[in-house]
Formats: sequence, C-alpha cells, structure tokens
Amino acid sequence: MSVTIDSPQQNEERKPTRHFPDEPQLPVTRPTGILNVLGSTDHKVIGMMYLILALASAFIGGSFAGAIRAQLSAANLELLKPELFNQLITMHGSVMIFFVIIPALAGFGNYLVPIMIGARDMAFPRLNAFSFWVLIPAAVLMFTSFAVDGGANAAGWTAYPPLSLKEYSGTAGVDMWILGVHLAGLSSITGAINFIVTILNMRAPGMNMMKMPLFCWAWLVNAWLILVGTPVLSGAVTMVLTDRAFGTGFFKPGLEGDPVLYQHLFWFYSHPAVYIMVLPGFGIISHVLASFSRKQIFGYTGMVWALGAIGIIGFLVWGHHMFTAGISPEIRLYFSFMTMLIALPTGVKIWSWLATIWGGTIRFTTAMKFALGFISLFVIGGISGVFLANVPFDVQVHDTYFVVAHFHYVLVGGATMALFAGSYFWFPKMSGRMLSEKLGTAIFWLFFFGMNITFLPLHLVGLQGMARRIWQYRPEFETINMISSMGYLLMLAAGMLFLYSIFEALRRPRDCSNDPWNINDIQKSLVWDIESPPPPYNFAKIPEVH
Ligand code: HEM
Ligand SMILES: [Cu+2]
Repeated sequence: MSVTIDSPQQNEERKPTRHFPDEPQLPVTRPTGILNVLGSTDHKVIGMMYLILALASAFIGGSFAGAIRAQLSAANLELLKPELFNQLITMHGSVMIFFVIIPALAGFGNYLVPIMIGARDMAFPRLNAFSFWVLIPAAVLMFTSFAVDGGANAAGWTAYPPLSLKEYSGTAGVDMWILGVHLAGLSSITGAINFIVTILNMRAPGMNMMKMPLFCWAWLVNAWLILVGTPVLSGAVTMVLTDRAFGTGFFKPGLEGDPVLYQHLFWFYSHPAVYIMVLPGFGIISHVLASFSRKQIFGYTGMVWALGAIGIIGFLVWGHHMFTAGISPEIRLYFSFMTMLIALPTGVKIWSWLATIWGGTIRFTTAMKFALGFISLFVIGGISGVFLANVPFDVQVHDTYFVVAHFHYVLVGGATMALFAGSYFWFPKMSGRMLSEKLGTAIFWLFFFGMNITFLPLHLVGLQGMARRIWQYRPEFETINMISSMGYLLMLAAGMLFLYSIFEALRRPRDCSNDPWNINDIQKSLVWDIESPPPPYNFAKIPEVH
C-alpha cells in the first residue's frame, strides 16, 4: 500500500520549525508517469527540470552565438541581415543569463540544498514548483518574439533607452522581452525567498550556520542578492514598458526623463547579477576541490566572510558600467575604488582554494579538471576586471571587444566551468550512473581550448578598438575574428559530446554507490550518505548532525 503524502512539512505545520519528530520509513514511491513528474513538488524533480531547461536553452543561446560568430568570421560578410544580427546578439545575452546560467544554478541549488542541510524538501514546495514553471511562459515570450512583426528585441540585453523606446524599437518583440524579464524575475524572487526560508529554518538538529556546507552559504548570499536586486530591474523595465505603451516619460529626455537613471537602476541589479551567476559556482568549486584533494576546505570561516563581503560590496559598485555615461569624476573615483575593493574577498577565496589543493592527494577527475580550469579562467577574468575598474582604461575600451572578452572569461570560464564541474560531481548522485570519465576528459579539453581560442584573442582586437555589437568591421580585425570563430566550433563540439555523454550514461543500468567518489571518510556529508538517486523526501528519519 502506498500513501500519498502532500508534504511532510505540512503535517508538522503547528510544531516549531526546528523540531522534527522521528518518523518511520515513509511509504512513498517515486513519481511515475509524465504528469506526476511534471506536477511534482519534490525539490529534486524541480531541480532536474531546471537543469534540463538550462541545457536545452544553452543549445538555443549557443546556436545564436554560432550565428553571430559566423557573421563575424570575416570582415564584410552578409550572412545575416543587420537587424537579425542585433536581435541575435540581444537574445544570446538574454538567453544565456536568464535561461541558462541562472536556472542551472537554481537547479543545483534546488536539488542539493535541502539534502545538504538534512531537510525533506524546500520550505514551500508548491511555490518552488511555481518558480520553475513561471520560467516556461517567460521563455516562450522571448523565443517566439523572433516571429512577430519587426522581430525580437534588438536593443541589447541591457535595453538602454532611448534605443529601447518606441521611437527607435517599435517592434512588439521588445514588449515581449520585457514581460519575459518580468516573469523570469518573478521566478528568481520567489525562488530566493524559498532558499532563504529553507536555509534559515529547516536545517537538521545540530547543523548550525557555521557547519553548513559552503554551497548552502553561497546560495544564501545569492538569494539575498536576488531579493534586493531583481525588483529594481523589474521596476526599471516596467518604466520602459510604460514609456513605450502609455507615453510616460521616465526615460525620455523630451519629457524631462533621464536615460542615465535607467542605467543606474539597470546596473543596480545587473552588476550584482554577475555575482548571482558566480556565487553558487564558488560553492560548487569549493566542494569539488576539497573532495578531489581529499582534504577539508581551507579557511571555511574566511570563505563565509568573503561570500558575505561580496554580497554587500556587490551592491556598491554598479557605476563601473557607467564611467562613460557622464557621471562626475568624484563619483567615478568612488566606483573605481569600490570595484577594486571587491577583489579582496575574491582573492581570499582564490587563495583558500589554492591552499585547499596544496599538499592534497589530488585525483584528476573530470569534475576536478573543470574546477581547476575554473580557477585559471576566473582569475584571468578577474584581472581584466581590475583593469576595467580603472577609469582611464575603461574609457578607452568601453564598448569594445575587450569587455566582451572580460565578461566571457567570467561567465564561460567561471560560471559555465563551475556548472560542468558540478554536473560531473553530482550526476552520479542524481541519476545513479557515472558519466564517462574518458568522454569527460575530451569534453574538458575541447571546452577549455575552445573557450580560450574564442575569447583570448578578443582582448587584443578590443584593445585595437573593435567595437562590440557591430555587424561588419574593418579588414585589419579579420584574422583574429576568424580564429575566434574557429574556437566556437570546439565549444560546440564539447557541448554536443556532453549531451551524448548524458544519454550514453542514462542508457546504462544504475551502478552507482551512495558515495561513488569515496569521500565520505574525509568529509562527512549528507549528500554522500543517502542513496543515489535519493529517495522521495530524502530522509526517512531527520538526521542529527554533529
Ligand atoms: C558558445 C560560445 C559563445 C560565444 C561564441 C559567444 C559570443 C558572443 C558574442 C559575439 C557576443 C556579442 C558581444 C557584444 O555584445 O558586443 C556575446 C555577448 C554576450 N554573451 Fe556570449 N558567447 C558565448 C557563450 C556565452 C555564455 C556561455 C554566456 C553566459 C554565461 C554568454 C553571455 C553573453 C552575454 C551576457 C552577452 C552580452 C550581450 C550584450 O551585451 O548585448 N555568452 N557573446
Ligand atoms: Cu559590474
């Protein structure tokens, strides 16, 4: 006989949140049938759905990048119409941020945070399902906007007015894009509330905050960034929407509006957003490096403080995106200083990671390779970031390919490498099967070389003055752009091989122990204590943590 239990938390509604009665083995079964899976409120099922959405979107957003790189592979090509080129640039950025990186990190967070803290689910399982499902209409709005008259948003993923106002971007695609951003923002905000309540209230007895795994800390700080930043973005794009639809003048100079105000509001979210895209990645990297060095993480307390510092300073630096927008020299000095300051906590993390692997018994698994790749590429992205923090330098390279190279080192070399590391590390736990390490090694090297071949040369062409978001360019930039476009093919090959590797692994029977990497003797962790894949509700009896 099987009893369907809506949510174990509901049964305990009136009891203090931190008190868990011992329960006998819950007679629950894994969901079967597609409707049960889709309707599930199990954090693990929802986590998987986030990951699947992110993987699918990665191929869509990645194919946009391919089209862009094809157009830019030689100087005066006309493969794409200029209008379509602008739409693809805009939608590539939007998709990669809102539908790849953020959902993928949310996927790992949903799957792992409750397990890591010894809980049976997120605090609000139905809200959690809502956070995922609201992304689907958001994606539909964005992707179908290519089909409307005039096409998708072509004003850049930053959608700066006046360019994004009706006069210059009349297409309904911009309105659809704004509504899509609203829904994606709603998803982030409700998700963040869920993470905060879960982490603060649902830790198993004995798991105090300073015993919590770093991935959970990273998610807690991340959720705070989302909660403070995202509503500001939603407000800003709503004001663009009313300027477009109802003739308000928030950002119209003619109506005493101020386009620079938009930039302040936009970057108040979007600078922290770059940390939203890397903080959970930091968490993943900490776990992978420690596990495959067979050590404890070095400087746990310092890592927690560094995450907190990044979470605060991250909100104080947005103006570094506006050095050329006409803000005063004093204010530029402030933003320049604060931006360099954030290198300090970041440095604390880098040195702690290095100290973690120092003297460790290192196993070069695929996950470990991606984690080491993460460190090296993220450091390059960080250093070019410190360059950009200098006003005179930024004024020279603003809106050139140097900036494009910088943020791809952070996003592709940082966030995406961390996602690969996490995938290799946790796939066995989620599926009960190991991904092929042989293929994994090939994928790593293809991606690592592909990434560097694509983006390293773009620093140079940027320093020489090649502007970003342009459709054709001067012939002297051609060789470097050709090289960069070749690099894309390697990354594409890595992506296809990764997809193949997943299907190949899922075809095999389950063969994976609770602790496939043999790390539980070094680092006690609830994740490696429970079955692979974990049973519904994770723990028949809420564990005590010591
Ligand atoms: C597959 C390899 C990739 C290639 C070849 C590629 C290429 C490009 C190009 C050519 C641009 C236009 C630059 C510009 O705006 O001036 C761009 C923009 C952008 N890319 Fe990528 N990209 C790739 C992967 C990624 C990934 C994985 C992410 C996210 C993690 C990402 C995030 C962005 C963002 C946010 C923009 C900014 C768009 C804008 O400023 O309007 N890209 N990319
Ligand atoms: Cu920034």
